[in-house]
Amino acid sequence: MKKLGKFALLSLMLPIVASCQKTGSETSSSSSKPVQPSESVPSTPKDSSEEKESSNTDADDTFVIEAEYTDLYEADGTPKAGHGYSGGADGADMVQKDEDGSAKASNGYWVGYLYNKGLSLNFVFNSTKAVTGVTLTLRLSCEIKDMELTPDLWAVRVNDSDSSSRGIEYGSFSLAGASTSDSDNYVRPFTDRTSAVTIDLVEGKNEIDLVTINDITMGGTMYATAPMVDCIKLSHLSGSSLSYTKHEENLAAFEE
Ligand SMILES: [Ca+2]
Repeated sequence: MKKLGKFALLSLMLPIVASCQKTGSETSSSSSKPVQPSESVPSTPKDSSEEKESSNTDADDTFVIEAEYTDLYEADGTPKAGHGYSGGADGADMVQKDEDGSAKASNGYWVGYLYNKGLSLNFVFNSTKAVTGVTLTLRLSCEIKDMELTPDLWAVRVNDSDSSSRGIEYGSFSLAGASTSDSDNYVRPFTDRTSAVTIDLVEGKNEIDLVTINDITMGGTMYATAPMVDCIKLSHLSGSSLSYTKHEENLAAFEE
């Protein structure tokens, strides 16, 4: 059983961590190819297999990759080492559930605990052809602290294996309204943030890495500033078909 009541627990341990201050507007960054803002929550049929290939795109030509279905283990097999306010959560334990739907998380789950420099989420997928001008939207939230993410703090790397890269120049993603330590299980609803620049995909395997590249502490053992990640959305696909392997075993701990 996953641990619940995280913020209730925090409220006992930590009377005041941070005040909730507005740091920016809720407006998404502009894009050269703007997409319609979407607050919809796509549903994904439950499947008994641990890994499932997904290649569906919706009527808007948008392909969604869920953070909770990415590989939460490093290349050498060790689980990604997530950090929370007090202690850590490794591998699949980094997945958090939208218990009552109020977080508006796509597929009902997201990945948190990204508060350590060098920690990354890796979205691996295939494209049936090379395509340019793809719109990239990230569905994000935050906790404890409001933030304005920039490529100096949090890198979005597209087919970029350079471990020192700041990734694409996505602009800034402003996330305000963070839950605090005494918010009692409140989760700031996830919102879409669209990159200011479009991206290009290659035929075959592609990888988009979201990487925490700062060490600006958010308090406690949150050793870096990072968002919580629900999913990424790729649109304006120019007829290419995308697919990815879902690591559904990540959700095993939530199943009765
Ligand atoms: Ca999700």
